[in-house]
Amino acid sequence: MSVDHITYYTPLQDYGGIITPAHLHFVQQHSSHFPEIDAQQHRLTIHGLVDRPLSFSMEDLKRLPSVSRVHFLECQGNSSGLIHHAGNPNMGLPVQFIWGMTSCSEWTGVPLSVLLNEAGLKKEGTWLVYEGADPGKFSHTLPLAKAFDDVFVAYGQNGEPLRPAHGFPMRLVMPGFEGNLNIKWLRRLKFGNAPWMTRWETARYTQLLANGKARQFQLRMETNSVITQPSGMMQIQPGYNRISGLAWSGHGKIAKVEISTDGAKTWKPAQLSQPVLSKAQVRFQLDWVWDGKPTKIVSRSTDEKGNVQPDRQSFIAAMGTNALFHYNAQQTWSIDEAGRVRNVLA
Ligand SMILES: Nc1nc2c(c(=O)[nH]1)N[C@H]1C(S)=C(S)[C@@H](COP(=O)(O)O)O[C@H]1N2
Ligand SMILES: [Mo]
Repeated sequence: MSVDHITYYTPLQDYGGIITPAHLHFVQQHSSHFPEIDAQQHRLTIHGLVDRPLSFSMEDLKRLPSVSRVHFLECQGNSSGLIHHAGNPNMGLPVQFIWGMTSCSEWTGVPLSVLLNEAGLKKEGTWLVYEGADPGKFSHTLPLAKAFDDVFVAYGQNGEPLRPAHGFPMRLVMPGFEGNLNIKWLRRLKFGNAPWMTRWETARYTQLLANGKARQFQLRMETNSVITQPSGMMQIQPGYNRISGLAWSGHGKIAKVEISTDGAKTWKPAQLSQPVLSKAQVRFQLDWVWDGKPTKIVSRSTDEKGNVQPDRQSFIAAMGTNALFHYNAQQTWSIDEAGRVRNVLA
């Protein structure tokens, strides 16, 4: 059997806080194996329409000013509508296999703006393409405004060097943008004067809308949240239960998370654990006494820009049911009289 894709899911139900241990960070890999790169030999090249083409070794990068920032990463296919649609056998999966294509880490690296200023962008340079060193030469076009804003070339994750599965020795971190833009094993950034339209941003990562047209370059991840405790396939007891979960938004900070324990009839504000960081996951919690009667629990996040996580019906009204990516509708868990927790469509 030929394998051209590797996926591992983060067990969101199994840890607390907001930092995903590096070995539990989800993996999305569009080739059969992780490239083994000799960090001594590896170079990051910046070329094309620049004043000074440059090539950086790992040592060069580590000598430059660094930043360490906590950010979530989320695959644009996470919690996909295609998983959630009625009749799909995946309805019985635990939270890990519906929502586990997001994780949150403290990343360390060099702001891309430092490297770009060093190379000097020519006036005609309006588009930037970048490429990884894996067999598929994973590549994407990068909007210049974002490149000069908060993007960085990361070599550290949670205090360790990046692990091979996550791009050792270096990857791009694009806070709040689609996972696929965070290119691993980064080796090349090239400036040009037209969009590249790489295979990945044309054939693969476009969004099929209700009217049959495809939307390109939907780059930012929307406000989102999920209850991880209790969640799919768990069993709870009547009495005191702590509800806990994670919320995040590609637009900035999470402003509030509300929880309903009566199937979205009434909502209570959840407590947000500190710190609440921009484009990072935040842990939310709520005390709850379950009376032993069947019910449904659901969370809803709002970010600092006022974006509210839609319910499933509103998401479908806006996007139709073709949309494979950027599904951020609320996750409802049903609880039956035995306390069994299940994924349901609401
Ligand atoms: N070089 C390279 N970078 C890549 C990919 C890849 O296959 N090759 N997958 C992308 C996708 S689709 C996602 S969602 C993120 C996942 O990052 P992770 O595997 O570190 O979780 O990496 C992105 N960067
Ligand atoms: Mo992805």
